[in-house]
Amino acid sequence: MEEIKIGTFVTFEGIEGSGKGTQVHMLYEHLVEEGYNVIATREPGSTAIGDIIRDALLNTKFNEMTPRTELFLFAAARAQHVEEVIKPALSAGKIVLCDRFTDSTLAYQSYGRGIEFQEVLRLADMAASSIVPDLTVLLEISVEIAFNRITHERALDRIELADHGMHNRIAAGYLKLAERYSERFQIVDASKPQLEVHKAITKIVKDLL
Ligand code: T5A
Repeated sequence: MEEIKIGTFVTFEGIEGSGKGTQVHMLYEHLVEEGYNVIATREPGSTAIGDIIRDALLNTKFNEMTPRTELFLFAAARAQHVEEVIKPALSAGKIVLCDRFTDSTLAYQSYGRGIEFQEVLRLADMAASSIVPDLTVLLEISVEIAFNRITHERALDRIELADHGMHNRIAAGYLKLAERYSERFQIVDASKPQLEVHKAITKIVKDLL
């Protein structure tokens, strides 16, 4: 019998360097302090199998990886993550904060890489076992500001090294997703200082809870 989802599923989306990891961590700490039963997780990865797939996906050695191979690897990592981490946590009534989910696949592999939207949607839905977030926080920021943040601190991975045009298509794609799924998307200005962004996100999440 299919498990019943009773927790709250909140996903965080945006381009690289938009501050998702930082904000998930700040929100997690805040909610734990307030006594909520919460977990923080991220994609791709967060399982033993997913971490191996993550290494293959981000490795700059694999320049020959085709868009479809990339799509299937992200889907495989998600299928494992959903079964091993997300479903059990939701079934236990927890709040799940997830750094990237299905919308990343739509933004990167469809709007970014150019694979047909309905095809990506079908596969992404299958990988997610049809689980849909209750809330998706989109951290909106320009490609220039975001990449300025990350290029100063580390080497770029295989996907980040894609051309500027692709990153602009992904950023624009996210806005289209926010319009298409307006019932669950909330857009936050991620160019503001960390604490300001945190306060805006906390308000949105508290309203939901
Ligand atoms: N991908 C992923 C797909 O193509 N399809 C998919 O289906 C999925 C799931 C994942 C890659 O895979 C792609 C997308 C990615 O290219 P990753 O390493 O997990 O790779 O990449 P990101 O999720 O993008 O992680 P990043 O660390 O690059 O970005 P974050 O988490 O958005 O940013 P964060 O919090 O690490 O912050 C970056 C820097 O900015 C600073 C931080 O201190 C840090 O130094 N910062 C701020 N500076 C100023 N003001 C603020 N408000 C700041 N907030 C953070």
